[in-house]
Amino acid sequence: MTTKPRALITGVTGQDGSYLAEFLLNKGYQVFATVRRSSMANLDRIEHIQDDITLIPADLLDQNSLTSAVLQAQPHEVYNLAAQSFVPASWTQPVLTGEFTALGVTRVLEAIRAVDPNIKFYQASSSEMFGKVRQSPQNENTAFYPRSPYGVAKVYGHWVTVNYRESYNIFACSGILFNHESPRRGREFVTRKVTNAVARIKTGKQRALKMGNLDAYRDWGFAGDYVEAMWLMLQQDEPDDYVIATGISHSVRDLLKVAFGAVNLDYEDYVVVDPALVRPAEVDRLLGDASKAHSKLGWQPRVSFEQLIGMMVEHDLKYWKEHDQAAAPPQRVPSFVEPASYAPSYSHNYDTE
Ligand code: NDP
Ligand code: GDR
Repeated sequence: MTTKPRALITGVTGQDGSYLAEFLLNKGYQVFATVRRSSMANLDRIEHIQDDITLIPADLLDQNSLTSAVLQAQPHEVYNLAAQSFVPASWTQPVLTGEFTALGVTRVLEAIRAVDPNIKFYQASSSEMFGKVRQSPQNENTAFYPRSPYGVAKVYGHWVTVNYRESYNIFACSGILFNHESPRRGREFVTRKVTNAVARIKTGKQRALKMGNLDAYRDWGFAGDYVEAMWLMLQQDEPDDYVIATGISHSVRDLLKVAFGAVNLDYEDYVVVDPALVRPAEVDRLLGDASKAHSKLGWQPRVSFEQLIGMMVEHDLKYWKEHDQAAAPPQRVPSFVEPASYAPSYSHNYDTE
């Protein structure tokens, strides 16, 4: 009798975690996933597969909970996707971001080392590590120059992954993923903020859209394509690090044109630049070179930028046609303004409209 492969995912309630859990279930895996305690359940993205996966309470801040989760799941593979992942929040909560996004990686690796060093490990690294880019396009050999406390934390997570591979012979891979989006993307990230606003404007629920820097460039792909690359990395003979990207970069302005254009509107009639949304240090232009992933993993992105934004606009339009304001999820989340005596020079406005 063959036993099913077992995987443990941290961050399953997030965008990527939900796609990865679906992907692994389709591959015949038994899927375990950690969730952190909150006063209200936060399982919307995995509602449709909740009965097929085993949820284990654990927090990246708590070593014992992570070790217990690995002990309970006895996984063959661990995917560490949990993190404080919103770049602006890393300026208002830099220490917490370091605890989650940097030290959290070490805690997961320590749990693996304590329970079974033969477990394979995937770390969700980021193109934000390239920051003020040293060369273009960026590949696995490009030097890092992070531009936010988030980027700095991810550099730590990357190197501790490499270090545990070299120190303890753990099959540990770092996937350096460029921006990837979907209809499940959080509404504070720029693509979803824009597609959600386009749908609300088109259905008469919003008049204008406040934006930050329109001249930043990102290499945007589809999250559903990118989770396959995570899995492929752990199926190789040797652990390694891979850049995952489309190789095409667009500006935020391009994004606005495509998203508003999808409903026959001109973004210039609605968009207002709000200096409060401009970051204290920007990553101006990212462009990934995923040729190593193409040749070694056989991975290719399938969804184009235009298809991706079209899919997101369509999803949000359907939602806002079916929901009135009263039934809508909260559109205004609190601005986390620090107490005056601790106020940093930068306090990000979290408003989505
Ligand atoms: P999301 O922000 O959508 O999800 C983050 C997940 O981490 C959520 O499940 C969240 O749980 C969980 N989490 C946060 N803090 C903790 C904690 N202290 N303990 C346990 N779980 C915690 O991120 P994405 O899905 O977009 O990204 C997944 C990973 O990939 C992240 O590490 C991100 O930094 C990285 N990444 C993402 C890219 C992208 O373009 N999406 C590109 C490159 C890297 P909860 O729901 O409870 O908040
Ligand atoms: P990013 O994604 O910081 O690249 O990190 P985000 O979508 O937040 O920003 C992309 C670019 O758009 C510009 N921008 C705005 N961004 C937001 N959120 N809101 C705005 O109003 C706005 N106006 C302009 C930003 O300045 C930036 O240049 C994402 C996250 O998923 C990280 O966790 C991940 O590691 C990286 O992608 C790769």
